[in-house]
Amino acid sequence: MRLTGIELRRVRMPLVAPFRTSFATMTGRDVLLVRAVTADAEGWGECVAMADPLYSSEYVEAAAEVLRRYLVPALAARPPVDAVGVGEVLRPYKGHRMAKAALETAVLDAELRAAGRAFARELGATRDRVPCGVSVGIMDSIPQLLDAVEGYLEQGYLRIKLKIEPGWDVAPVRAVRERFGDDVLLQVDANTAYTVGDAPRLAALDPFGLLLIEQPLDEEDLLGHVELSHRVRTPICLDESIVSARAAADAIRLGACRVVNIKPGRVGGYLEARRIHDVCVANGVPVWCGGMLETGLGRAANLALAALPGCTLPGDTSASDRYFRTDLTAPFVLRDGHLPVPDAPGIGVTPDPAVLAAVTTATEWLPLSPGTD
Ligand code: OSB
Ligand code: MG
Repeated sequence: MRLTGIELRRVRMPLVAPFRTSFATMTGRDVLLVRAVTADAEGWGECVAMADPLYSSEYVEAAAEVLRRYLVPALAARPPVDAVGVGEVLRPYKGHRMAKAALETAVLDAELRAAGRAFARELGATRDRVPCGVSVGIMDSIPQLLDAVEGYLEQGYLRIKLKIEPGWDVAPVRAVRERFGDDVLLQVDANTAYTVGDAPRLAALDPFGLLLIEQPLDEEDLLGHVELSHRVRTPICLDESIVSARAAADAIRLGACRVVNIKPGRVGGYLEARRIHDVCVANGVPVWCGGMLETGLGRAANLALAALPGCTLPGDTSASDRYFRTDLTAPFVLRDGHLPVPDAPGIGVTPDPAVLAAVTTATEWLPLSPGTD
């Protein structure tokens, strides 16, 4: 594999509705796309960093900067023989996992396309479609929330996740249970909004039979999650805290979580994501694929991960129309609550050129081999 260059492309994608979490309200996505060009093919990676460092320390401008200043030049200095070598070359640079993930994914996609091999199969996927859940933001009122949940259930989503924060937790959960019954698979996500002192409040969720509580406490507070697990019956799932396979192994060993949300961007790429999956399977810990409001490009690759055998819970891999009026790729459409796992070479999808052109706000070409443009 000979890399010709890397393109950094920024696209602006309005969301169909504002999405409110405990850390921000998002009305659109300012996405950084990485395109890896080789002599034989090109590949795409979507960087999941948000506009501001509120979900984690990464943000989109910093991701673009670390790519152009350090990560892409590192590939120029030590050209990797394949995508597995990318992580090796980038290892000296600390953190910036979302930026690294996008670069590794773009190179992996180019490599697999050139070889005519599908990403899902390479990764070890064992299913051709995956059950889907949907993440429902914090709303201004309970009736508004119930309308949103009703709409998603009518569309066929197989699991509902409610975003929560102090003051928006027990009441919305109770309202959804009362209206839609005990059979709905239901879980909540706090995005670190609570402290151990809130244990009684979180224990008040126990009667509602939730699948899990996702990331109630600070990302660094593993011991707090252990303590909380003794005071709350609902299983704790970690998202923000799980930044690597080592972090996953430590969290499981400590008893900080009983379920793991895997997001490839958060952990530095799909190869590390696969290792986390394997650590969890080895420990009997259920896994599911999270989301970061990706476009079709990121979604396609996430569906491959969601199709691994250890992903036994529905993920946040929702259909295109849950996020965007017009997706970058052919839309992913929910059928019987499932999305298909792409099986064409590489990640299996490409951006629509006209849509891509219409939403692009900036492009930057970083040549890797001398004399190319
Ligand atoms: O914590 O899972 C999260 C979206 C942006 C940032 C963090 C999170 C989320 C979601 C939505 O919950 C997941 C999705 O539908 O892509
Ligand atoms: Mg989460």
